[in-house]
Amino acid sequence: MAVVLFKSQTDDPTLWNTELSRYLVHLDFRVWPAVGDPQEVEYLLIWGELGDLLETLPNVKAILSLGAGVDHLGDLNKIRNNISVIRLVDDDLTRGMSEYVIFNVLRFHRLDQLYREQQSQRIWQEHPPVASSEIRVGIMGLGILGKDAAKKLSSLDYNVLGWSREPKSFDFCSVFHGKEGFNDFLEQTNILICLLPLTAETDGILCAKTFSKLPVNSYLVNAARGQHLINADLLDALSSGQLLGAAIDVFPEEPLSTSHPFWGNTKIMMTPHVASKTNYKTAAKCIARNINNWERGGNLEGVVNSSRGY
Ligand code: NDP
Ligand code: OXD
Repeated sequence: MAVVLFKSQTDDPTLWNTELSRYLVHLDFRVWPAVGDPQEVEYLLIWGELGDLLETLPNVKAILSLGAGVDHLGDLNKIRNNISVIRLVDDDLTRGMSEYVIFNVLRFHRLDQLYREQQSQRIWQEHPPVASSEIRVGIMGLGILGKDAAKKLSSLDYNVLGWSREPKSFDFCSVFHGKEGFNDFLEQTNILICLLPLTAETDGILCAKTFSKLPVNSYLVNAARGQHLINADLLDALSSGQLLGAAIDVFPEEPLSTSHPFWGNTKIMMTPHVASKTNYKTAAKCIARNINNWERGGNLEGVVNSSRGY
């Protein structure tokens, strides 16, 4: 029997229960705040702040995030050491993110913003084509999502660079790592993609200093978290021409207030945190497989290192 407590303001518990029941044969699915006997709860499926929830649940073994990020949980260091924190790893989520990234790289590479502007003014004017191999796409974060996007962009002949915390080597992109590799990475990047987790080290990383290292007329895609970006620095970089355009999917406060200056800026392509949405059908299958594996003594996928924050 797996006793699962579900807590989310945005996900439908009925749909999740139905889907999880297909794969977890002995499932006792409870929806917060109807916890039942708190001693019995073993798994917490959650999107949102943990707050003091764990204090009332002494036997939780694992916290499973309903998304790839775990920053929504709050301070991971406050979680008891015997509880595993698991982020969502789901091929469907990964595919969705790569689509969003490729869509925006193509949009910038093929000068969509400029041609739309020309269309609005009825201007017939060609600009010289640039081969994808001449465009350097720099991906910050080469984890599950960044690696897939890098591989797919490379298959479209883009010149792909990646930046991670630890050194690594791939045949589909050149890799830079750590603080020491950051400037070299930025200096060679025309389209900067942020797919980092939000941690103390990455908070505010998309700032004036970072933009100043990019070649003039670069582009930015932020599909990670709104707190990575200093909004005022983006607006300055766009008005100075350091950046020509930006695709922004995530914001420090969601939904974004209607008075926010991003709405009216034609150089910013906004979407409401939909770069890749958790699909309860595929995600429930991944989460159930993880729980089943673990119950049989196997390894969990997507274990978070709480001290690193991702
Ligand atoms: P992973 O944990 O698999 O990968 C994180 C990557 O970031 C790793 O390559 C890691 O380096 C790198 N990294 C972390 N900290 C640093 C640092 N200080 N300096 C350099 N590199 C660093 O995460 P995912 O790929 O699964 O997801 C990334 C993020 O995407 C999520 O945390 C979430 O915030 C966001 N997201 C957004 C969605 C949306 O719809 N907008 C949907 C899903 C996710 P290393 O490999 O060396 O450890
Ligand atoms: C996630 C997200 O982290 O949707 O999965 O942002």
